[in-house]
Amino acid sequence: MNDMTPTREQRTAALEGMGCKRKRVEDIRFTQGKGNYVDDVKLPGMLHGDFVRSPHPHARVKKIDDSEALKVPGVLAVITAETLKTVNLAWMPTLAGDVQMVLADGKVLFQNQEVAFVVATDRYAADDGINKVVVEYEPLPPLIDPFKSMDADAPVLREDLAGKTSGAHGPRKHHNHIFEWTVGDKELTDAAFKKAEVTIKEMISYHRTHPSPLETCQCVCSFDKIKGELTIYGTFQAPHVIRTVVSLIAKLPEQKIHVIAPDIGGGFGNKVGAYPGYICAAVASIVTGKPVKWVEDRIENLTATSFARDYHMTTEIAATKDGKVTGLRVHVLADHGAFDACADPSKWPAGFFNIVTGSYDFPTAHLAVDGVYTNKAPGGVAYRCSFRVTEAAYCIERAMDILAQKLNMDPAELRLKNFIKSEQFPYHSALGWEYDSGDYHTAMRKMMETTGYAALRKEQAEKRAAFARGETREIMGLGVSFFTEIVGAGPSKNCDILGIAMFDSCEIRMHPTGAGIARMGTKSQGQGHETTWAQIIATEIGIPADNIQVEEGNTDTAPYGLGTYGSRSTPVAGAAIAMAARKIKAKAQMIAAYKLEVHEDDLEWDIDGFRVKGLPEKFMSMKDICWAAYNSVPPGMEPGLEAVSYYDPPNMTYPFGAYLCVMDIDVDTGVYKVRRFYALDDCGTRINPMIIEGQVHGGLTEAFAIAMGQEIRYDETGNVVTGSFMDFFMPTAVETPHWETDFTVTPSPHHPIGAKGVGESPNVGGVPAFSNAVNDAFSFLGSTHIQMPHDYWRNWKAAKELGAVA
Ligand code: MCN
Ligand code: CUM
Repeated sequence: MNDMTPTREQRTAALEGMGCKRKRVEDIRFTQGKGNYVDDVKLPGMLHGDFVRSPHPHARVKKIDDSEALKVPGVLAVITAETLKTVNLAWMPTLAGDVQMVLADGKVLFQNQEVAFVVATDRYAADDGINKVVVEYEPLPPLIDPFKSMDADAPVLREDLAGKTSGAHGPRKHHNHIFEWTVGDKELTDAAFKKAEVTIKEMISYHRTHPSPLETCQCVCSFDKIKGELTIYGTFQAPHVIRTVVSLIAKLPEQKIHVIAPDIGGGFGNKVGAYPGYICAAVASIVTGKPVKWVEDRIENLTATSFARDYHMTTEIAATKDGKVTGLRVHVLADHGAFDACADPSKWPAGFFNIVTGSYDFPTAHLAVDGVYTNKAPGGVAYRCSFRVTEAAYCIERAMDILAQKLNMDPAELRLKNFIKSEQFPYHSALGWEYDSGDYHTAMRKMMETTGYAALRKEQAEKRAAFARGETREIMGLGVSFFTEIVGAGPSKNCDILGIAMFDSCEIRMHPTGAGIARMGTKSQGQGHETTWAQIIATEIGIPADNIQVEEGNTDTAPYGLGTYGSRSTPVAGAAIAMAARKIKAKAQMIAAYKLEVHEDDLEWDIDGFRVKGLPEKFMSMKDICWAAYNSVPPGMEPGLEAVSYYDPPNMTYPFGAYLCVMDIDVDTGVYKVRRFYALDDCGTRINPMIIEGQVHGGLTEAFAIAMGQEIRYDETGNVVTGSFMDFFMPTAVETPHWETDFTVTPSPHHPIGAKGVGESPNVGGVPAFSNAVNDAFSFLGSTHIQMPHDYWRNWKAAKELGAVA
């Protein structure tokens, strides 16, 4: 060997494989303004559509007069429910088994509901046209408070469901009831509460909020009459699902539908569902024969397109005097708005909310969720939470703090006492999940040591004493949160979307020169898939990540996949990538054996190629094997080097983390300062530590926003009062605190590379950490639970109600 031969370390580093802080390859175009978003799609003759929307939350639509609108220069068509009925598209199915109006059909059920679609030669003309459409409404009483939705005299919202005593998820108890979902052993749980030495009960609300990606939802639909083909460019987190749904509802052959999701400017769950804009743009294109673009504005996005949360969780814990939990009982009132358009796997009306036992060894638990209709926008999308996991984590983490307070125990100690122990994994939870792996005690203790938790508690005690003596007006809170997530939907045994199993896929095609292209059924919205997927392949097959092109988002070229949400890409597609790479490697090994004239079993893998065991100089690099695959494969073997894998995961993955928020609040103004925020995440094997850190920063920032102010609020007459960024809290770098990140590594035992998802963890764990910090700050003044969001005004109000402010 001469001096030029690279060392093993150099060869490994050259791959930029798993574990490497590889720089994001997509940022080269994003940071230079060269991304290609839906709004960059400009087709010849393209028209623009825009919606007439309802000012009323609940009203009968008596008449729609479009005659003046059609006189506006540039306006070509006004589409209403009547138009849509001619193609059977006035209503569309939702992912949750309900139906939803595409355009108001006789009635409107929420403010800003889509009433008519104006198509024009440009966006301005469409907007002028909207203002000329005259709609005659007869207002009806609005139903805004979900707690009143099932009153005997509550207004009937869904006349289309009149007389239907059951829905997609079983019996309905009332005309505004959607479903009741129960899990767990009620008798055992009730018995645990009867025997309990200590119990707590609290109604914990997780308010309505919104994912509000910077790029709103949008599409361009282009129907080719000659070929009978429909091409849809759109902001889709799940392009293949959109293709299948469009095929089913528009009755177009699936091979004639081409769905393309170009670069996406943030999704956060908002871009999973199918919205009226997509249907109207498609119908408009079919009607006019021209491409039609629909781009939502901010107010439309915030007020009409898929809210998140709105869960009201009455939570009870039973425990012994010394703080061992013995039972959990939760009732959720879920406000779904006017239509049940939740984006969850089909069999899960409340998503995976039954992860609500959290990180604790509850011997028994019972959960009941009632979904109800109100005059609010439909949705119930996740928003950086895998299917109601943020709600569940908030519920249990807040409740554990309330129990600690009642027992006069430290919240961290109470958690340590009740954690599932590492030797209990795989762990079967009382509400039916099998947690794959975890080491909670190690993570929690690392958090406590790194942050100096004990010293912080001491400081808090001193500050409280000083407050009592009147020496300071500042109170200090420590927000502990320990979450367990459930991501990677999902195993075909219990996860499907409209009957399609939730597998995911990868196809890898190696080229002769030792480069290749990989295509997946997932779709990045900013998560850096082009960077990280290539890293998995680099480590698996020894080809530098830079030589692997990653492509997502084109349903004509990508293998069928269920898309990117629920932090499922790493758990599901990440596994498919490793499995496809291993198929490539298996064929490569046969080729290498043939070329090196040995038996396959005499070869061993060595970073970037195969070596003959015991003969270190007999080596064939993967790059050379790629070349050989195209000119000298063993007799009888097909040439070429490519593979595809469809991966049906055997289980979900269960990432976890220990977070701590240190906060100071001025009682006279309610102004808070996040002094410190520490986040320890365990997502198993880490593919790209830098991208993980970026994901954690982003998720924590959203958690901060939600806990501390972000809210979709309706007044009692059904007006959305937070429908723009003037009122909807969107933190910038100015407000955002500094984040300290840390990690432990507990691989998933069933995932080919041991990786768990991470994209949503910081939001799941972050919200309770902030809220617990505020609640912990106020607890010594006698409060048990203060509802989110904790903005300055509400903090001040809490201080006043607790007598801390005159
Ligand atoms: N990763 C890693 N090692 C792991 C786990 C993940 O390096 N053990 C990397 C992955 O390779 C990927 C990223 O972290 O590049 C996120 O992976 P994963 O946790 O699998 O999540 P998904 O790719 O499925 O992304 C979905 C998740 C969700 S559901 C929301 S909501 C959210 C989030 O990602 N939306 C985002 N993060 C976002 N980040 C941006 N910039 N924009 C969004 O819209
Ligand atoms: Cu949980 S919001 Mo994401 O599923 O796209």
